[in-house]
Amino acid sequence: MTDKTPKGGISRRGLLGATAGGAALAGTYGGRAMLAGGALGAATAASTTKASAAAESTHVAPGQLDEYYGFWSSGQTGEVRIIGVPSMRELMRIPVFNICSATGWGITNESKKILTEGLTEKTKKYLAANGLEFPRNGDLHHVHMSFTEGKYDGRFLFMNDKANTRVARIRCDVMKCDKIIEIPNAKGIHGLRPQKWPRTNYVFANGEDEVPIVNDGQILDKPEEYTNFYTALNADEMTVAWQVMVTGNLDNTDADYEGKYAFSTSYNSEMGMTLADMTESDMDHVVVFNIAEIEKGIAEGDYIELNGVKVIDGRKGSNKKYTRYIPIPNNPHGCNMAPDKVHLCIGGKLSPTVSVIDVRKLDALFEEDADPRSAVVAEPELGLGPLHTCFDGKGRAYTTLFLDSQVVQWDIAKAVEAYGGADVNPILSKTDVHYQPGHNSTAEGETLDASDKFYITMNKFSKDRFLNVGPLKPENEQVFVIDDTKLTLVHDGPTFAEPHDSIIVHPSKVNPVSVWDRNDPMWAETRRQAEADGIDLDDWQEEVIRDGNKVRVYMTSQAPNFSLETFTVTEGDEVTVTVTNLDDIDDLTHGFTMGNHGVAMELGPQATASVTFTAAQPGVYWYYCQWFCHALHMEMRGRMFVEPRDA
Ligand code: CUK
Ligand code: CUA
Ligand code: CA
Repeated sequence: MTDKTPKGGISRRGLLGATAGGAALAGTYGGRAMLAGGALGAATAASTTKASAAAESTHVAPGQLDEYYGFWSSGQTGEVRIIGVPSMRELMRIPVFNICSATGWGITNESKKILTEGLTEKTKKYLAANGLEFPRNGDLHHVHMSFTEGKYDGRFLFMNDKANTRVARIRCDVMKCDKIIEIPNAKGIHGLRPQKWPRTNYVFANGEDEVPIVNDGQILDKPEEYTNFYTALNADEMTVAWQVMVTGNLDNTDADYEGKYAFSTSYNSEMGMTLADMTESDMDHVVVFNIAEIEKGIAEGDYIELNGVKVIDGRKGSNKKYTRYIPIPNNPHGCNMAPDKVHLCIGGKLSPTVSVIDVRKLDALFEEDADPRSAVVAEPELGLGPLHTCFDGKGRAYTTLFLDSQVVQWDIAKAVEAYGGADVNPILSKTDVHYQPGHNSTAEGETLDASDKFYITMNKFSKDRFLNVGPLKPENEQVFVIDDTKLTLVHDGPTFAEPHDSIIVHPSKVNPVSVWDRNDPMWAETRRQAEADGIDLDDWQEEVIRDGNKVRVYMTSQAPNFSLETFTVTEGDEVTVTVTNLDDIDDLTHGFTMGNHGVAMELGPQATASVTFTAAQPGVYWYYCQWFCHALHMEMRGRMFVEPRDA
């Protein structure tokens, strides 16, 4: 195949939805016949015996630990979930962009600091005008762990918020969010990936929505003056390192195994504002970012400063040192770097193809007059609606077919051979999933330790797979055991809205503590206030500090007691309650809930947390421990007396 236009005579007709737009997505498409006939449905019906043997091999008996951690996004729920793999037992939820009633995330002073300190001034002003401190929702699609030399290093998890243009970080030592930053200039942070090599110095984040370069209301309905922003964050500091302006919107992103390039898919190279406009062209593109050149450009001053961020111009027609645009059919979506360090796989979505880019050919792509498709080395036709691809470290790729409700397993090397003209079929198997898969995962499949143990597909619809729970149905995540080209379904896992992406991490790479360090930086500010109040957080029991109409109440918890059984404030006082949990054994979490004040917080072993509220109404109020901690947990309570102000 010498023709470097899309392979296989993919016509407008073959490009699903190219003319009909969204309508084609909803209906069935007559083009199924174009799928590689022999492989279709090959692995759909594993025998019952086979299935039960596979299920046996992945069964995690009560009391047994899972083989892997799974870190799950939750979309519009805004949290991260920890799932045991392969049992799919939900182990924990980590609130990030949401508000959590159990842990007090969004209620405690410590969490509010994290939720507010990284917001832009513009957003803070907007929120204040609306009586809010931080955005109430989030849309968390992508969660990825920090890397060292192409492998997970167990330090951090990073995640996006598409709804409010934020990026957050979770500390893996305590599995709590410690930083959230709103990204200036960009809108709708969607795709997110950490740099893989030499380590995660940068976190790359895609702005999905186009906006005027200066978005201050002077330019409105003039899409020709819109741009898009690609952001590199400094992962250690959680600050914006730089941004690149690009042509076309940005969907998913990934990085190579050399630290040289990062990539983003764009489904809207047209810069269209309507569905018809966004699906007009047969070809969109992948943007390739040349990291060293961008860093050089920044160092040499070739940038504009926008809202405190150094922004490089990488738009089409600008200086071609920084970016290149590889034409890809059609409204592409997934962007996945194979652990062979060579092949980048781009899901065609409206095209039945996955475009494979050889990253060794990217240096040449950056030369003058290079053919923009010269790095494309395969474009196998796999089925309808290819979205995301994962890898098993054995040269095989697994691509979700949204419209076909299947996963297609294929051989990357064979796809390259076929593109070169060889008569080989790269498709190894196709397996039904239930239904409409988005992302998929293999264990550590986005790292150099990719494994072929499990295959997990994250399906957008469960339809009839579970008891009916009303109009809102759960999604369905399925676990398959991979045995060469046979994928055997061993588990259906319903989930609440709406995990997009997941990663699977071996426990040897992540080691959370069981007890907090009394000096953890999470409550450094609270500690400073305590010190100013003459209280040593390492050695105290209880104290009530009156400071005008501010009252600071310090107490400790030790099962089954709070050190203060009562305290008294005056109507209208601003009350801050700080609690340190003195218990220092595993799994002895207390809580502090102040009745009728909308106040609750979690107190892990040795943790300190604080919460501030107004005691508005005179009366007797009970506070209690909401975490069942002891046989006398119900008795772990106390009273707040609120005296009338005039009394
Ligand atoms: S996107 Cu959700 S299925 Cu936000 Cu990673 Cu593809
Ligand atoms: Cu302490 Cu319940
Ligand atoms: Ca398009």
